[in-house]
Amino acid sequence: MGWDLFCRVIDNYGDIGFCWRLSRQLTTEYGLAVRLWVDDLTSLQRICPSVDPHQTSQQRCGVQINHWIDPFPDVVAADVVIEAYGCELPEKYIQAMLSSHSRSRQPVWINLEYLSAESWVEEYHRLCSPHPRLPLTKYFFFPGFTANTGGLLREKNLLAQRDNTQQNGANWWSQNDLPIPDETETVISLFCYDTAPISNLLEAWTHSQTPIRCIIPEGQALNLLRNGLNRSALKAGHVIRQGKLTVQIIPFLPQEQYDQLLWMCDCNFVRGEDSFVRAQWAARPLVWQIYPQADNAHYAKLEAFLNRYSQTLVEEASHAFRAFHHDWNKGERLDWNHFWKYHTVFRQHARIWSNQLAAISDLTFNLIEFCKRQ
Ligand code: TRH
Repeated sequence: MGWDLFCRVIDNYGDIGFCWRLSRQLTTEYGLAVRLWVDDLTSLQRICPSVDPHQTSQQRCGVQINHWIDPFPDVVAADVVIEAYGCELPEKYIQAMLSSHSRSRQPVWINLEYLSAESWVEEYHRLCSPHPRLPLTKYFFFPGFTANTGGLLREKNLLAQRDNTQQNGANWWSQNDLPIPDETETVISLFCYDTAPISNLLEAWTHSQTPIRCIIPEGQALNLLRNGLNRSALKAGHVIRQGKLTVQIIPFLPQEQYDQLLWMCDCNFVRGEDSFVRAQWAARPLVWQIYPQADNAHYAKLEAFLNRYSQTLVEEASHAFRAFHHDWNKGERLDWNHFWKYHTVFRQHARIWSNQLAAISDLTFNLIEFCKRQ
């Protein structure tokens, strides 16, 4: 099967982050021919630095990356067409799908949706929607946390690589030019939007009883830090010490290296969709900042995840987990010490949760099977 994946970058890195992972898995694990059409190569370059944003067509990790520009070029439609997050295919490409159709080879057209833990996802997953005018059908494919959804992206060797890296921890830090944390230190990665209530978190960490090392890849969090730490300029390479807290700013990492950072930390603050999923595969305690939507539509999504995730947590830990998430997402005063009191429980739970998710087949496998059946 030949695959075309279409991705429009709305903002941030989640859309392309997801599409890039999926494309790579389709080529490297299944040997499929994949063209990734993306309208913003600069964002892709941030997570895959070998991408040249000035080259309209290039091959990386076996994926044919094409700059999605207007007017769209003349191409033959692929067997499977993925429209990520309802990004709307170019009219010319739809015509190309039609001409394949007239040669009795109707492409499988998938609208790949955003991840949600809400229960309605199971009902809508795999539903079809015939095109209002043309003899083409689009199918909705929903990622999710249960066997009745499309599942989550999980590469074949991901968990084995994670376990191996976690067992040889010290090596990873030195290979990545980062100081090896000592045993008393709590290592935290921080990736968030610039609306997060970071200042009282910094305060709690500064006055913590044990040392805290907070690792921050360059990005929106630095805007918050400038205020929180009263600094005018901050950039990768800077290390700030304040009481028990050490803040270490690092460059924005290539995607695979960022995944590894999550495996190595004691707690990961993540956001959006893709880093959020990766933090779950890291099997370490996590704090999620959900991508904000108009009319606060994201709160229902947050609640649905909190319900699923904390279902098997003991009551007090569940309460602390939920309260901390509400405060972090609503910009309210945080009680880090109360949250972190349960760190051992959270750590055990994170591994159980990751094992539970791994018992469900992964998104790429599910997607291929679904396409084969159409
Ligand atoms: O960047 P995000 O906020 O993306 C968001 C969400 O996906 C949201 O659902 C979507 O609607 C919105 O964009 C438009 O967060 P997310 O999803 O975690 O994506 C970040 C990507 O960046 C992810 O693939 C991990 C990657 N990354 C790196 O490669 N290196 C890094 O150093 C960091 C911090 C992240």
